[in-house]
Amino acid sequence: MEGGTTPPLFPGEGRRRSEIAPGAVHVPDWLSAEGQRELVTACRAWATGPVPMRHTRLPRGGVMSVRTVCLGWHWKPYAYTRTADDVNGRPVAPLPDWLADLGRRAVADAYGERLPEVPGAGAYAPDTALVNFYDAQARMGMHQDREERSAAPVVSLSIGDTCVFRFGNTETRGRPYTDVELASGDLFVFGGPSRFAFHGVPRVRPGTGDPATGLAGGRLNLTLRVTGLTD
Ligand SMILES: O=C(O)CCC(=O)C(=O)O
Repeated sequence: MEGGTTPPLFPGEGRRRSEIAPGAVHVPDWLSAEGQRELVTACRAWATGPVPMRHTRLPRGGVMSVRTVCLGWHWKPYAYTRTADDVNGRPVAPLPDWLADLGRRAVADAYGERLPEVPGAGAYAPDTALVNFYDAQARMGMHQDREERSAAPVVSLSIGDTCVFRFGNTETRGRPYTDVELASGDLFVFGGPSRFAFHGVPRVRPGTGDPATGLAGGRLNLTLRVTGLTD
């Protein structure tokens, strides 16, 4: 078997809050059903513009299978800018205060009493979000989120189809890593010693999402980050 997960013996087992690595916390079912629906509605609007959701082009000519739209700052490999120069040159939509507040609550819930010990967690103020959409074939290779000039945690919210989220180490793309099933409504926060760990999405499990979220298929993921950049 790949990675470090053990299949649950009984349904529901394994869907408990867990610390996958120091500072990397998985909180299943963190978003309410209504919260998921609201995020799906918001993502639909962001996907249309001012910068449309697109497959990101990589410097060597490859194209990512995931589709992405950014808020606050535009990410393209491997930098943040205020305008989407690789798409239509327009400024990206702002990151709304309510989404930054959601990120702050997420970090507080993930770390609880340990919040003051985690760099950048105490007054968490994300200034960018990447909204990723995965169809059944989409994947994301192992990578680090390291264009930020801040060690503040990354907040990841998942809606729709379950995926396998691979969470590794800070040294290499390979083992050791742990495979975690991220289902609709799940929160994953990585900060502290895990902030610059390699991670990726080797597969999505089509048909596992609930259409009541407003997503007929596929998986939405939002990652909130602190860029540490100023204009
Ligand atoms: O979709 C996910 O869960 C991970 C997304 C991610 O790693 C990224 O946007 O950098």
